[in-house]
Amino acid sequence: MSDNEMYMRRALELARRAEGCTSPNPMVGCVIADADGKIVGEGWHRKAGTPHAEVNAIADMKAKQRQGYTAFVTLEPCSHWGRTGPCCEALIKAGIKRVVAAMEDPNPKVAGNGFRRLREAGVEVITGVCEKEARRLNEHFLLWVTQNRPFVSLKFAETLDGKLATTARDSHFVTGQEAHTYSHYLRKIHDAILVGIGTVLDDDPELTTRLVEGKNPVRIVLDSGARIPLTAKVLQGDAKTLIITGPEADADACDTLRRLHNVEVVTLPCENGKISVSALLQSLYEYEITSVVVEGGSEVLGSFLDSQIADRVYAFIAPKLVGGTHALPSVGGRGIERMSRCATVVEPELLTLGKDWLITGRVTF
Ligand code: AOF
Ligand code: ZN
Repeated sequence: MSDNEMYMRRALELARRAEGCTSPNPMVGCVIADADGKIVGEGWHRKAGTPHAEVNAIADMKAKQRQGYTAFVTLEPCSHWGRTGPCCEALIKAGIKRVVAAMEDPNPKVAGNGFRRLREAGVEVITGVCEKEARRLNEHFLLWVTQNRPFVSLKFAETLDGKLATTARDSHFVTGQEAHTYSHYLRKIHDAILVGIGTVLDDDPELTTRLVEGKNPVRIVLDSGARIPLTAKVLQGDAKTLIITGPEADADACDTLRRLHNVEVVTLPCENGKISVSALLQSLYEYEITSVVVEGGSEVLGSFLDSQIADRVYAFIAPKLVGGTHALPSVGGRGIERMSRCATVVEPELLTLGKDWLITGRVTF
């Protein structure tokens, strides 16, 4: 491992400390080393609206002679005035002579301007160190800022033969505790969690983050007919809930929902009786939701796949076989006819969680 990589790994580690806390901003870490290679300052971005990683690392510097320092940053230092001032200027002012970055910031407000400004000021700039790791770290932000829609993760827990439930629709305890805990970690790292009304009626989930420490995601229920009972657990508690209804939904039912604490009703167009996935994502973008984990059920997961909108899959697989032609498959919907047109999962990662497995990877169409 080169020295640059070693410092960058530390910066990535610092960035990750704010996992689940920075949205709609990226996670960013910064390490400042002196001419002898000694780390003299460390910082990371904690929350949108608060100082950026570089500013925190500069504030952490003990020595004040400030000569010949190198800053290792997981993202191109910003050059714009946003909620905070430009990090480039702060680095230049602090006497940083070399900036090593993991990647360019694709935010159109930055997009190479940060590097340009640093070079103009005589700062040496190197980029692309640990780029793959930095891209993986901020995959939600990077997709949101370039494609103007939230990053979509499909999550399901299935048996080894691909079933979500038995023929009697029993879907309880497919996977064990470790997988369950990991699914709460997914709630922490996504801005929103989405289910269909069928899941609410069948399971009455709360959809909050309880098994790990972290924020609650915004809860989204696709409920084209506004059928959700007022006693549903997703309508209780402090977490915000968006109920997505269709144009045909009963107006009185929508008004009643609107009056509930922390509940908003959004009406979107339907296609063949189902909420349009593209209209949904457009609306979530307007809410500054950078990522959403789709938790089911089978038909909702299928409608995302049929719409060719999925960026990552989290498949929790239990070493169980239930069989049954009519047992629910983990992903329903229309499906496809030719194998050659399937979605593929690339850069797969395999984790063992207790007796179960998690396979995750990026989805490409
Ligand atoms: C950095 N260091 O630690 C972060 C950066 O609204 P603002 O002022 O916080 O700016 C947010 C944008 O700045 C964000 O969209 C991203 O492009 C960049 N984030 N940049 O140099 C940081 N968090
Ligand atoms: Zn900045």
